[in-house]
Amino acid sequence: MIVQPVDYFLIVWFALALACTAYVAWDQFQNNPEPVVMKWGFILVTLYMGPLGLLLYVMADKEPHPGGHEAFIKPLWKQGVGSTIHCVAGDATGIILAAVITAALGLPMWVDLIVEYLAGFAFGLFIFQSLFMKNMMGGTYLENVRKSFMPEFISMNAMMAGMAPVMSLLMMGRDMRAMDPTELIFWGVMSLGVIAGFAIAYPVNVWMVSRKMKHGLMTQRKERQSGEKHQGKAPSGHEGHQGAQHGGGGAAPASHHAMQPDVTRPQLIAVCMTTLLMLLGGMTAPALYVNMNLSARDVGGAIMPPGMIMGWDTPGEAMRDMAAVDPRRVASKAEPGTRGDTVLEAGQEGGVKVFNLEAGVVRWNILPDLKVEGYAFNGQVPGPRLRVTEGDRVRIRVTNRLPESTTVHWHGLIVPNEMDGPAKITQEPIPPGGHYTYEFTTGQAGTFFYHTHDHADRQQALGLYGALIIDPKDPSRELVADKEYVIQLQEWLKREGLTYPAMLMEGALPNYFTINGKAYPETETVSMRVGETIKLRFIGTNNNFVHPMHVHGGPFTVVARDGYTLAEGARFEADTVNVGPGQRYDVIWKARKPGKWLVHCHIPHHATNNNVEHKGGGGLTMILEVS
Ligand SMILES: [Cu+2]
Repeated sequence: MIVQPVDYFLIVWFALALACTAYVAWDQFQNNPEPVVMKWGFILVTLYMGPLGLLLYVMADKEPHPGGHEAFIKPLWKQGVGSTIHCVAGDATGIILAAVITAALGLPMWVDLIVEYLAGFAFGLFIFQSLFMKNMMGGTYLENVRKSFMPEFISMNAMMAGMAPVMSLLMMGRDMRAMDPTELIFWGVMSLGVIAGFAIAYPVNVWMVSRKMKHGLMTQRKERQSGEKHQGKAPSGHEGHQGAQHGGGGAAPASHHAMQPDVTRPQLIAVCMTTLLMLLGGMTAPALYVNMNLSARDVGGAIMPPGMIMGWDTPGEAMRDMAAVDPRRVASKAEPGTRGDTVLEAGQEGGVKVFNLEAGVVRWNILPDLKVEGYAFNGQVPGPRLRVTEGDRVRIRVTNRLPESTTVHWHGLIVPNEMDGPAKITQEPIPPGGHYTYEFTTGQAGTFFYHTHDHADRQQALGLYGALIIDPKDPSRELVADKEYVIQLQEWLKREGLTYPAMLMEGALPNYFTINGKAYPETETVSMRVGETIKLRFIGTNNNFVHPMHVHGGPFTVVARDGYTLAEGARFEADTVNVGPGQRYDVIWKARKPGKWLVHCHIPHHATNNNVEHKGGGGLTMILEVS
């Protein structure tokens, strides 16, 4: 439940709202002398508006001392509160019920709003106004519907004019868990919407009460047990149009108040027009900012990175692609010191080397104090290293434990087309919980890698890749060094406690960078002796940037590119190689002098952690320590 800081606030808010509602309900039925419909009005509104509902109740309606209700509720502003409470209780209940149903049905937001308006209006008019008020107003149900129609229409328009934009903009805002009724934030948005609706509907309700178009607050006392005649009609709030009513237990009222509205036709038309315009504005203006064609099913649960451009034409699929990894999906948590790229031992099945890969959601430390939620093979970032020999027959069983479909591509390898991995092109993507077995014979040797080829934009950026090193059948063909180190690059976006797939676009730019799943100073330090050589295998497992990888302490020799050893005359000396996404460079560096020699990306921002340098660097930085 707790994913964002707002969730703590919501828990406190709803705890308060329940406590306030319990108090109002108890007090209404124990102490407060008013019609049952108004008791329920205040109870429902306190449920929706929490402490604000309680505030309205004690300031405008709760009898301050025995016998004091009649005088207490007289002021027009209190009468307006009563009228608005009455409207909001009915309309908001209809709107909220409709919102839950439309979300469950997966209807687009703009349809939701229309259904919610109709449901709110119908609930308010046919049930809360006409049915519950009949006893007080007298007359038949149909007469009540007819009389209530205009006031209900005006009030509902104003209410929805406030509620609709709050719902649209917040539900389709950054945290689209708000689209989903199973999330607390959905109810938080509903509460805020009701508060906005109340605020907008209040002035027209004050006006309607003053013009005797609507009831405000009323006093209704139970018959005294003593038989003593109650003091006639209690003084009412506003002369003539509301007042005391006798006869508890739903008995026929002693007196009705057939209100005579004091309003001119032009006034009524002008107010109607105004609230109708407000309604249209409230319903349509959000469509300039958010995509009202989306439904809870399209984007429910997605939380977008801060700063991402989300316009009225941003598709739901784009939002799902860029959304944060839901921390509640994490299935395995790696110990902070765990390293990725561990060599996976092959099983043997009749001369075939067999590997099992399982894609899942992990919690992974890229620094001792910085966890990310990533997608990973076998619980590690990068995924395990597959090391085979040229000519080997390999079988890789892939299990998908992600909340979305996936595949695996063998980057740079010559394989049968149906083993190549592109989703929907050479194979059906592996569904959540599904399996796929890749099998091929390796015909090449060198530095390769594997990665997801289904929504790689998202999945590879979250960690679904690993090294695939193929040794030549004839070892003499290998250009050897005293040591070897594989360097796999990745960009990360972690903000406000959530991990998003880093992308080269607004709001999605990375702020952390890793070598083999760790940011410096957590990257490994390789110990060497003067005169020793090391083969660095750079792999562009990252999604977005060309990283100019630079080594201090003298040039290296570039000996292979993209898994192919360069002919002797084509090898060259350099101190920086531009490692683009998908590229591999094998370079051999010689330790010439003792000391700490850096390997780092030469885009300085990529050598920081969230723009901060720790121990002289960050991100794509590691040390070759020569003694
Ligand atoms: Cu870089």
